[in-house]
Amino acid sequence: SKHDGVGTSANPNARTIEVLQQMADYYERDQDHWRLTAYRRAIAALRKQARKITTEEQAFALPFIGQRLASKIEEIVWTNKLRRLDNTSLDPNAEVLQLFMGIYGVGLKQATKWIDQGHKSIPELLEKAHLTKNQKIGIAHYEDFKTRIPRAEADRHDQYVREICSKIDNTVQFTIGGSYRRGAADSGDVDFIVTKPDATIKNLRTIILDRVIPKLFDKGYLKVGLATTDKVDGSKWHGAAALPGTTIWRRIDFLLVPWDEIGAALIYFTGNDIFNRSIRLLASKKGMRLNQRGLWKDVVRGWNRERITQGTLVEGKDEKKIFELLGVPWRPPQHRMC
Ligand code: DCP
Ligand code: MG
Ligand code: MN
Repeated sequence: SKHDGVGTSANPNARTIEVLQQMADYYERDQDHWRLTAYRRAIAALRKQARKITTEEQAFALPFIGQRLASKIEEIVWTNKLRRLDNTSLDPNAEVLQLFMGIYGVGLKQATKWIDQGHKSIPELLEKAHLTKNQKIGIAHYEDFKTRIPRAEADRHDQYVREICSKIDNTVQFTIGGSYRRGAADSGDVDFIVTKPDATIKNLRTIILDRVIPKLFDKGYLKVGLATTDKVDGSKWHGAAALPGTTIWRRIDFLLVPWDEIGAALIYFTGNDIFNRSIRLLASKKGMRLNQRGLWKDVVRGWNRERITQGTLVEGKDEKKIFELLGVPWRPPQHRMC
């Protein structure tokens, strides 16, 4: 799995760190910098411990760990113990939480809210909870979205989408990233990384969002759009599709990447997420910054390490060159699982 986290398993607090990391990931997605920083510091403090921290008191005695986080740590240790004794019966909510978080697009926050409202099953949600359109789709296709996509099917999506797009613009380039590019036998979704020689993000939006995607809907391949993120630094389109002659809905992502940023984007969208975290950390240790747009230098940081300037771009286009500039040997995608 993605969170097999080599480097933490020898640590007596490995399991606690893993759970805290999942929560940190959640806060990162939620752009809650305050909590994210608190969790990161707590993780760093725990990593340095030679003994297992099991009580609130022990945790509170460590640097950077406040009262609330300390009590969270004790809770993690205990729930884990309870779960090992008896998988579910002692903590019935844990199972429902898993169930709800298994709905596409539903995170810890939403799942917890439903549990607090007293819901315990999917039929109950359908009947009593106020659901968004996407949540209803996530439920209707719960099993579809859980089923892994075999590599050979991902190839067929690739061929299909290329074929349709080539009639609109035959210079657009597609690469499937994510677990597929890392060589996995099956994937959770199809991550299309889309670029075109010399194209800007605006060019790509015009071609893909305004023309290719509508065409893919017309053809009946795309079934639904689940989210579009339009940020200055890129565009993502998330949705679902089924190949002609098939019935299982697959999760599809289109990641639009300006030509000048394709190298950095390939690194980011190839992952895995743990690899991304470690290579970014490495960049920052070398006084640089790596994000999905490029490798940057002369990033000015304030007293709390927050960024004041984004710095100058060193490289964005060439994936291999980014590795070189970071002083790390090239790692083929198949070896980017940390
Ligand atoms: N990514 C990341 N951090 C996240 C989410 C994603 O760095 N929180 C990057 C690394 C991932 C890539 O984006 O490899 C694609 O994201 P997916 O969620 O599609 O993950 P994978 O393709 O790796 O796995 P799966 O087979 O489950 O789709
Ligand atoms: Mg993927
Ligand atoms: Mn994806």
